[in-house]
Amino acid sequence: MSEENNKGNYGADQIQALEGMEHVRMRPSMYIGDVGVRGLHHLVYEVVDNSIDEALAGHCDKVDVWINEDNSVTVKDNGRGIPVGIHKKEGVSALEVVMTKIGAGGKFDKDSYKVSGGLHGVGVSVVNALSSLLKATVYRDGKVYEQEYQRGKTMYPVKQVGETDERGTLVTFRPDEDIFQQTIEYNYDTLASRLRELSYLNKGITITIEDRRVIEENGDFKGETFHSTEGLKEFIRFLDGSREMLIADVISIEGEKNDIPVEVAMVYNTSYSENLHSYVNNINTHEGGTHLSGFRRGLTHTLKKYADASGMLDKLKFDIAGDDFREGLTAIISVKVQEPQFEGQTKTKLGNREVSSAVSQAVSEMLENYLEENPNDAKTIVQKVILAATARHAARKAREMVQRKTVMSGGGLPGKLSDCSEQDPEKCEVFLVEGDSAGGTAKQGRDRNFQAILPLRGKILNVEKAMQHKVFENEEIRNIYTALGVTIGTEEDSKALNLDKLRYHKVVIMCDADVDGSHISTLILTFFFRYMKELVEGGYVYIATPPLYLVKKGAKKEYAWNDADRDALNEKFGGSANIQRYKGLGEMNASQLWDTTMNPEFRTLRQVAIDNGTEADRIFSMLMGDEVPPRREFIEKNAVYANIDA
Ligand code: 0RA
Repeated sequence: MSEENNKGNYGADQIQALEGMEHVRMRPSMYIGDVGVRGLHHLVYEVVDNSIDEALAGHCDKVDVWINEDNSVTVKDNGRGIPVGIHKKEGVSALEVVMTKIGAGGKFDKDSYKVSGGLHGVGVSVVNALSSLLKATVYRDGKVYEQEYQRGKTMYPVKQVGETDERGTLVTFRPDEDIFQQTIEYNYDTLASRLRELSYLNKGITITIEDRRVIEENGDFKGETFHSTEGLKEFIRFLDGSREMLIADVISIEGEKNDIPVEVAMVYNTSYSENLHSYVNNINTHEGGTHLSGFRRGLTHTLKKYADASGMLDKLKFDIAGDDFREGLTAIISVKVQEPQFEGQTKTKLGNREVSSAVSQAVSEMLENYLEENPNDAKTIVQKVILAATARHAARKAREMVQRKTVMSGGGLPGKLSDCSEQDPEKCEVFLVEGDSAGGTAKQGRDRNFQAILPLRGKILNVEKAMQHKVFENEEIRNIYTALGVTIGTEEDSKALNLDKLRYHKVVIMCDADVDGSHISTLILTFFFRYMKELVEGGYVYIATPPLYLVKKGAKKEYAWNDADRDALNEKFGGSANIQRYKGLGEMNASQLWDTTMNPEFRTLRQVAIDNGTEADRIFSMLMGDEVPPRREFIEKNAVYANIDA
């Protein structure tokens, strides 16, 4: 066929498709959120979601993901295979339509029960548009078909390349470096966490990951297999692995109300925190929404009714609030909604009204049965609730003290805070520094116009193990609230944070680059994660990165942030340089600290983001909780400083 003929065949639909793909490349963030690390990983989720959909429709039970050596990613499933026949309306193969038409997805298959979908079901064509190369291979009807695309543009019509007795779809794509300018390097742990999560949310599917960039000692590629038979119940056990359960086993609820599939699993543990995770169509709804409020309502109503009837509340002198029913509760709520309405700042809040009553009813009915059938657990739960209510009354006094101090502001700033002169919060930064001596250096080294210093005394309270009122009574923590100018909400929603009067738009944790320092950073992060989540989600929290080494030779002098850089500098200086290892911030003088860690022109600040809220919860509870073995294992696996201090 001649070129002209090709062009002649180019119908209005194809031209529209092309424009769609170009729009994705022009405005990628509109489709995948951002073009940083998050967006990069999003591409994988988008492709995987298509396979999960095929599995939810009952046609597939295996999804394999591998990260290739060149950072391309392959996703393979054993589903029906994307159809390759000519699509009547579009005039090209259905495969090509799926791959090049924005918003086509699997919609032309009316029977498909499409409920999953990344952010949010934008379709694999978006991935195609943002890939320098994508290859789709379809195993279907005994044949193998193939088609390739460059930056979303079809390279050739679908062709048959062989025969097979397998079925399925295989997609390999390489993210386009022109789009993902920051990096195209995939993080194994990020992908593995999401795939593990998906396997719990969709029980019965086997999902594997293989990192072909890394060969293990036994000669195999690094990898894992995820498969869950009990779904959310197992997910809870995994999440709460380092917490101590209060009841015999995880309570699980599964059913359908008004055509909305509802799955809930929950357990009470000995901690004081509430950990609710909610999902809609496999998407983590960080901001909650109607499914979560339905769960809360169902839980409170049912437990209250049971507690009242039990007579256990008769001697209680104060009433029980909604919060009290959720202290030490870990729960996951997962619903599948045909046409979800997402609202909120990050579009992760479910708006559909009808879902609230569906979840509330499902939870009420099934929990009521559970309590009747398990009186011992029921009693334990009610006792826990009473304890929580009692502590809440103590907490209120402590909280009112924080509140009063914060509200009175003006002269009310903590004495230890060395404030900056600038008044515009957007320009202001505050450094939380461990210890008074490092605090002193930071105070001398800073630019006092816009940088404030708040020294913290040694190790701050481990909020993971403390009751709420202890947290609010803690002086260091009270100083953080007052210095930041944030206030905590009313009793009903006792931890909601008000950021309207936030005094600094950069809150920087600056600790030593050693084991102790990272422990302190983790304690502070735990506090932020549990009590000031909105601050983290708003992107206000940063971690400073002080250098590890000073490499000196004669008049030449440079800093190194890791061993490789240190060795490279040594080589650059001609070898046998003098190497000073900074054990702590205190070993640097004020100008060194400014040059390397505080000066906006040269420093590297790491912004703290919650990438996977459910996984973050698990890690914090493990790192800061009671059980030592899982913590040790994690630290051994992830320790960056270990060999330095050994
Ligand atoms: C629409 C129709 C059919 C299959 C699919 C979509 C499909 C899409 C993807 C994406 C990744 N893996 C997939 N597997 C299947 C087939 C309809 C039929 O055969 O009747």
